[in-house]
Amino acid sequence: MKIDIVSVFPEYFEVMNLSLMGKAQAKGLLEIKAHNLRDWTHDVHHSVDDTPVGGGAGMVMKPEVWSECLDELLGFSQPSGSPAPSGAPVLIFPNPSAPLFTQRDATELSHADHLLFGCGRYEGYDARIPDYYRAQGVDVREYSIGDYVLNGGEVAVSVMLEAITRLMPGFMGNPDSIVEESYTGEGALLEHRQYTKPAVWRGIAVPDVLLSGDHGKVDRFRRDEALARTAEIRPDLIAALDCKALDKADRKTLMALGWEVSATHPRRLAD
Ligand code: 6GU
Repeated sequence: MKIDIVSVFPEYFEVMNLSLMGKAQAKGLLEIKAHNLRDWTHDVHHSVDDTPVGGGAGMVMKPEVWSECLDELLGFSQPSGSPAPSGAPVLIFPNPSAPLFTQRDATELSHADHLLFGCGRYEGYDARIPDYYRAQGVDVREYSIGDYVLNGGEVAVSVMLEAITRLMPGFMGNPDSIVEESYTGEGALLEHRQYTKPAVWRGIAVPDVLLSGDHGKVDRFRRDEALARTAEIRPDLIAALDCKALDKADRKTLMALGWEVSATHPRRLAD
């Protein structure tokens, strides 16, 4: 997978040379290139932002600099306006006011050949930039990574990239570790808790059933724990489950936790 990132702080992405991401690049599985947006400016100050039209605090990133940069990286001929060449990258803008980036998005994007990330700074980027490239036929996405505000898109891009690239075939040493994770698949639940040896540490024992060697019992214990933790921490994920996909033991567990499971989706009974 080829990944281009545009930022006014391209050095930020040097961390991509570390850890599993670095190994994936060394293996040729990933090719990450960070570009400096200021390389596409023409003025002596290399300015990339301007005051917001309509007034307000902060600065907004100018469309002209971005378009020169993106036309080039998208392979658009100059002057732009040509349709997206086939095989054009998916263009992704981090934006705190956009829909949430989820595991589903990460999975979908892990199959792409080429991603192009545009990191905004200041109060954001001119809204016409994503509109324009969408109109040119480019697959443009805008995502937020959570309900909090960051200074710029760089951190958000590194979060999205890690979530996406670890799902690429050949990236992980043990692909099974992906299958059982939280947020994967339709019936997404938070993962059960994990323990390693020793069986008793500082007077705290691991749950007996995990030492029983009975795989059926272990699976059930973990599933019940996942259901209970999810009901407590993320009841929205329980409410999104399909009741038809729940087995008898799942229903019993959820009912004991105060959920009604006879409709399409579970519903929490009033306390
Ligand atoms: Cl994608 N960008 C910024 N600046 N802040 C954020 C975010 C993105 N997602 C959550 N907060």
